[in-house]
This record gives sequence, structure tokens and C-alpha cells, in this order.
Amino acid sequence: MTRSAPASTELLAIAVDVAREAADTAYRMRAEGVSVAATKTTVTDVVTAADRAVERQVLDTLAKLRPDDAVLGEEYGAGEGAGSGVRWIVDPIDGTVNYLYGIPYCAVSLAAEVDGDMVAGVVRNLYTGEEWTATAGGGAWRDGRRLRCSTETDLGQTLVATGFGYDAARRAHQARVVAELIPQVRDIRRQGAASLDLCLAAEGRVDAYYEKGLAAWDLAAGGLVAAEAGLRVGGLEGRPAGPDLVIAAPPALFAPLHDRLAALDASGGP
Ligand code: LIP
Repeated sequence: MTRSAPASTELLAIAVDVAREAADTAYRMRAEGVSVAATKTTVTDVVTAADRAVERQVLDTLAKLRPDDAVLGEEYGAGEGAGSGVRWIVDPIDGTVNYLYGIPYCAVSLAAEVDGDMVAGVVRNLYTGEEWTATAGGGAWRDGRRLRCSTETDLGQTLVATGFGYDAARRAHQARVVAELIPQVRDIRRQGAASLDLCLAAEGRVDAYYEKGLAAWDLAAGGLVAAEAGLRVGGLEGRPAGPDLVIAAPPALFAPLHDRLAALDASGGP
């Protein structure tokens, strides 16, 4: 039995403060110049010293503020905590390749889960300072404005964001999928950071988003923002959104996009 967790608004306040400090660090380190510190799954799956330093900062701050909480981060993995029921999920710099190249589309993503349910999340573009927040049942917000997703109902008029993995064989499969999809929708946008793509979908700056291969930290905060803005967020055939496939679409578009992606085997391939 876990001890009673704080209210989602309290967890969100912590997440926002921690994310702001982390974004400041990431931005400062970018200005000082970053380079590839290591590669992960492939030679294009890079990690910079900033990824590691920012996640270390987030974890150290959370350990001081919430010592009994569990954590899961892209660079340092899982920490069990001491039974508080709260788990923090962090992507220190989502859009790492954009960050490396100085493209202003990368974010700190931090979410809080209580007993397995996502309850609070923040995504902060570390260049523009745009900040998306959400609490479960409390709506999605950007810089104080309540967000509502697109009301598009026609797949042929839908602007779809997506992304590709780092493995060449997977990318080849994903390219085949998007090549088939692109004539059937308004257009595609590949911007390079899942958490931001989900937040743009939350406010209708794209109509929908899908991607295969997301990790928990890519999806945690942006997925909550998207859902709280009215998007249906899920996977194929009733499965939850996850590494096989994430689809985030307005309710009227979810089924048509889902069926098109299923027919194209979007969750398949390597
Ligand atoms: C990125 C994702 C993005 C995907 C990129 C990359 P990272 O995460 O946010 O959606 O298309 O290939 O995986 O690696 O920058 O944290």
C-alpha cells in the first residue's frame, strides 16, 4: 500500500520548476557549444554531455524534493524509490538531433505518474520558452491558455506529424508507410521531437500525430497534454499508446487514421 501521493497540482508545480531550471541549463550548454558525447542504438542515435547533465540535474533536484519517489529517465534509466507511489518520467532533451544542430525544436519533458496513472506533465521548448502543461482531468494549457485540439474530420484535410527511428531498416519501413500516407492527407510534418509534436497536436497546430518506436519518456508528458486537450491517444486495435505505435488524433479522425496506418503496417517492420 503506497502512502497518499500529493495532489496532481502539487506534482505539476514541482515538475514546472524542475523543467524550467533544466531548460535553462540545456540552453546555456547549447550556447557554450555541444558535441556528441556518445552514440546509443546506432551511430545517428546520439547523446550529448547536455543530455546527461540535464537529466542528472533533474534527478538530483527530485531526489532532494521527493526522496521516496521512483524515476525513469532516458539517460540514467530507472530508480525504484521507496514506495511513495509517485514515479517521475524524464526526457532531458527531447529532439536531441535538433539540439545538436541548433534547430529550435527541442524540449525538456517531465511527467509524474501515481500508481501507474499519468497525473501531471510539462513540456518546455528550451529555445522559445513555450511551456505546455496538463494534469489528469485538469485540462491542457500553454502559457496560461486552455488548449483544445483540432476539430478536423476529413483525413484528406489532415496535417499529420510523425517521426522516424534511428535504425536504417526501421526507417526504410517507416518511409514506405509515410510515402503511401502522404497522398491521402493534407501533408506531413517531421519536426524531430515527439513531446513537442504531441503538444502542437494538442493545440491544433497539427491535426494529428503518429509514430512507431517512442519510449516512455518521449510520450509521458506530451501524451497527457494531448489527451487533456481532447485528442484520443492510443495504439492499434485498442492497445494503449506505446512503442508499437502512438496515434494522437481528434476523436472523429482517430478511426480513419488508425485504419489507414493499420493497413500500411505502420506498427510493423523492424
Ligand atoms: C526523438 C523523438 C522523435 C523521433 C526522433 C527521436 P530523442 O527523441 O522525440 O519523435 O522521431 O527520431 O527519437 O532521441 O531526440 O530523445
